[in-house]
Amino acid sequence: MVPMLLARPLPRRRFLAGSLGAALASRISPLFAAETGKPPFPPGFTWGASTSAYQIEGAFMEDGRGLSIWDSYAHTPGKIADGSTGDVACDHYHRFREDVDWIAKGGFGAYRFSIAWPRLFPDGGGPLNPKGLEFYDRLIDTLLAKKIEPWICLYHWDLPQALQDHGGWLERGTAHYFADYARAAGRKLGDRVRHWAMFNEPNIHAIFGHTVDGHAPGLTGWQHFAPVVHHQGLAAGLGIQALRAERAGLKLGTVMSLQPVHPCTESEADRNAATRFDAVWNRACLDPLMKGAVPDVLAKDFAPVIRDGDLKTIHQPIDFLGINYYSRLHVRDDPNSALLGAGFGPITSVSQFTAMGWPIEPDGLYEELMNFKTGYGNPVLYVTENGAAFDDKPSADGRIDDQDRIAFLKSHIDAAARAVRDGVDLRGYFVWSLMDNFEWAEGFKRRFGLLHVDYKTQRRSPKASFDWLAQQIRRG
Ligand code: GCO
Repeated sequence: MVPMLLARPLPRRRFLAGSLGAALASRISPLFAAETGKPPFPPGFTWGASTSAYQIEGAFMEDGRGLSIWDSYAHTPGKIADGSTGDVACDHYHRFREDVDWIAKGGFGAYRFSIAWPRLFPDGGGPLNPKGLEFYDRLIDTLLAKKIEPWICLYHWDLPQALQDHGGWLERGTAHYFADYARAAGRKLGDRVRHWAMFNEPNIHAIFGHTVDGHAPGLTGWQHFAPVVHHQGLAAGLGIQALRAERAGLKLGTVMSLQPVHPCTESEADRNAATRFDAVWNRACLDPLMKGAVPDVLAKDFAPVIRDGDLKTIHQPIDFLGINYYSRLHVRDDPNSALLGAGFGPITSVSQFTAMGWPIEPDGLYEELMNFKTGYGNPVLYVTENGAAFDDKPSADGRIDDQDRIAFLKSHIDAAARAVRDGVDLRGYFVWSLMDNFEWAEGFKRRFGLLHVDYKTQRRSPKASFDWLAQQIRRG
């Protein structure tokens, strides 16, 4: 979700793995609705695990892969907290068979991963790199052989550097390069992959990559926000059109990081700031897609980049929307913030935090999901990411007994179940993440995985949360 910028100003009160975690876990009940005794999720509900290319693949110069903006950013001194890069990451490029075995052991029915655009098109456009494609061919076939449904995300922030050199998402032409890439990927892989997400969190990419620094490509300035949001939206619309024309029967959508925004205090200034921040964070990307309109407060900023017909292209019918949820956002009036004078403020209403410094607020997931029922016509939703980083400490026998993560997952899955019971059309839940990986500007310091990764040996070992979730999935 959010990089250091959010983590930084927050007090790092840790949710203790030991006593507090254990106390909470002892209160964990199985995932069955106490009142009815029936499983809370409908039959066919998808249980999945999520990852993304740059965070796990490594092999950054192998088989003709081009460089991406994240290669450039991570190699820039001072950008990544522990000085690391994704050059090797989890070495998934070479170890994907073992990783698929783990997905199967966890009982997941689906695996959401992203394609590295620069593996398929090292220069962004031009000829397709067959070696890059072969990797995804092998991965998909390995998943299907284990009866795991592959879910592709086409863009998880790793723009080919060659396109960045021509202006990246500030340029309208990048949207057309994206559509060509989507079409080619659909042509080659659409015979085996049904679910396609165009983008991962275009809002976070626009804010932290282009408006306030924290992510690649490291641009700053409010003037970048509207073009980057708009061109990504346009790209998603054109990508959906291209894939629909390429092959019938695909399930097409996109993924956003959506977080309810609450004011830090009840003052009018903070309440207004929260409304503005909601427009920037959530609605700038969401409303053009779902409603064909830009939020009023942003209309002036977007006007110069919107051409006739664009909003219609962006407002494509979609088959699903993916929601990544980590916490609510607590916002105050802050004249120094580049984001319409609204910024993160002190959190007084929550007492438990993850190792990222993010407040633990399962109710916020319920609130977000219900928001779609009341405000967006109850579309088909999937939670495409939810999870937490904690300071995992192995016990004497080497096991990681991450009761804090189990409590986190349990409370959020319960919140999702509540939303389903209250009529939200939620069809699946994907945990972030299958394994510990490169957490963007935080490097390898933050561990979100259900599998622990020893980066020296690349050994994967299941944490207690892996076994717990596997058991819940098996129970149906
Ligand atoms: C994001 C991304 C993931 C993150 C995860 C934890 O939301 O930033 O989709 O790549 O790793 O959210 O921050």
